[in-house]
Amino acid sequence: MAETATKTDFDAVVVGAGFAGMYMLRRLRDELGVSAKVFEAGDDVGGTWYWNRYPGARCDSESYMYCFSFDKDLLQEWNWSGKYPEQPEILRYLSHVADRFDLRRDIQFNTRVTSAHFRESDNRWEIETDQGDKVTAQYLITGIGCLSAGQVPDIKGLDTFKGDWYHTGSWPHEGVDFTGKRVGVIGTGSSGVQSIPVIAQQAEHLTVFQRTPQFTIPARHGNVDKEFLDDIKSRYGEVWDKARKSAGGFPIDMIDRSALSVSDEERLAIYEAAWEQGGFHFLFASFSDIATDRRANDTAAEFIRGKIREIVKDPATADKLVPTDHPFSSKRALIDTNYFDTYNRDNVELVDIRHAPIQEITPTGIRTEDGDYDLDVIVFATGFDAMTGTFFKMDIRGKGGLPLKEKWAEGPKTYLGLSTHGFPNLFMITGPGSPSVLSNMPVSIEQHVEFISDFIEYMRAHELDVAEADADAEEVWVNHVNEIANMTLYPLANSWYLGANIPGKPRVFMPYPGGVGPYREKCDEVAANDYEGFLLDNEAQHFAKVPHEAVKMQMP
Ligand code: NA7
Repeated sequence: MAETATKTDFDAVVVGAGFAGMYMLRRLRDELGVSAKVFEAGDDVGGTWYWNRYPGARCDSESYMYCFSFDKDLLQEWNWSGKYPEQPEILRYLSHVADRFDLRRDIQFNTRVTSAHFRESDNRWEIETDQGDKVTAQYLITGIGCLSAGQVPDIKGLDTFKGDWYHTGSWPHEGVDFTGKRVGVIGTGSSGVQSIPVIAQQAEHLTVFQRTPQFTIPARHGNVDKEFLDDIKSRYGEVWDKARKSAGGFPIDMIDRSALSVSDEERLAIYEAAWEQGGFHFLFASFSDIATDRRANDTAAEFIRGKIREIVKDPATADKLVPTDHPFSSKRALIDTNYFDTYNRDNVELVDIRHAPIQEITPTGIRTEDGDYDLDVIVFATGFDAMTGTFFKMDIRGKGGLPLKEKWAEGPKTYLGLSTHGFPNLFMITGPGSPSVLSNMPVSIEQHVEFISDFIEYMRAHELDVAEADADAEEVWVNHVNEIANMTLYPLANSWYLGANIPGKPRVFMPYPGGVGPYREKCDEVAANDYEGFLLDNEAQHFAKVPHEAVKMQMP
């Protein structure tokens, strides 16, 4: 039996056993030598990749960069087969990592943390789970993912539907057989765009219910070329270094060239080449001002619109698929495999629910303002209550019993996306206000895990018990995040980055859009300046801890 199975007081409790929680455990337990316990809702490791098992699920980062870099041998020994890693392969990889570092013995599976309250009398977190665990920890560290609270929209009549329905973010482990079925997919974000072409191949008939047409770029998915991987492996150090200093956590050479600085012919040739190359290169390596200048963006948007019209044979369907209400990449940039082509299939129909909204779900299908669609299966590819939703599923309370939900009622407020004032010793891996979802996640996760473990090491070395974000530093950081977001085109779209997909959620831009390189520099600077912006033990807690008699004795 693992030592942590019966223990109830830990140095650190980590929530979640995806990329973040796994590496955090490795650092805490094996490098810092502190006692750590991980609680995980699933029955194995994997996080996002444990839950999102829908057909076609794969990562948009190329596989050689969608992994841990902290162990050189691990990097060399693992061989990816897909250019973009598919969900089963990522899960195999994470399982391998768990075996290799013997992580599972300190992870309690099938367990959700339900509450975490900060106990001011001795500066410890009291943590409870849905399995009846009651434990305490000095540090509470969340590795809960940014997209882990799935949202099934509140559509009248879902409970009357006689067929089966699924959300892409909690897909049955045994898979779903669509053979001979009339399937409806609601949603055309990443999950919809990935699953629609695969479901179309199996289902008898597929109806896609689209609220917002999307820009998407061909991924050019395929097998990993062995020579390519060997070359990368021979210079992995340099490749990771470049990714860590980049904007998005990829080792892509950024181009310093405006889309408006070249002739129409030259621009077209650059877009054509980028379209052929596929993936995020289209966004990062064509022109530097696509995400920030509306006129530059229009040139990319117009190019993609032209491609949609070229690919989709039926002009009426193409019209519905062409996005016009938001700039390219202001919603999460998508990459796809045969997405637009899928609408040329005889068994696929596109329904525009922006103009004829869904009225209700009936026992036999979906009713829109335009009529009834008979279905055997409904797939909700409707996304997540992003970045804050999973925090709010837990009853997290800081000093004075303040619920996190209350503190963040008008949007999340953090210092560096790592910490929030009033919640001492709570560290968030890729929390709101950090690059997180605007980056290649493993790069950002590793940086946060290393920052947090270095910080804990520093605290131990300096005999400090408590670290808490300073309220002023937090305000400056929140304003900085907003300022940068307002320099981009992101605020022009209704996206989950802004909480716009959840009715009633405050419209606040949540991730840090300044790039992983500059963000890392800022964090390094904070650490080098003795964790500037954090209140450390005696500043934050001194008077609470010093007995009244002692205070009296010091008075003149
Ligand atoms: P997304 O990107 O949030 O996409 C959800 C889709 O579902 C999107 O097309 C939404 O339309 C649509 N949606 C959401 N709610 C509704 C309702 N009530 N009615 C109709 N349509 C709706 O989630 P994904 O799972 O695809 O991707 C999440 C992230 O995972 C992705 O960005 C990657 O980072 C990985 P909308 O655009 O809001 O009009």
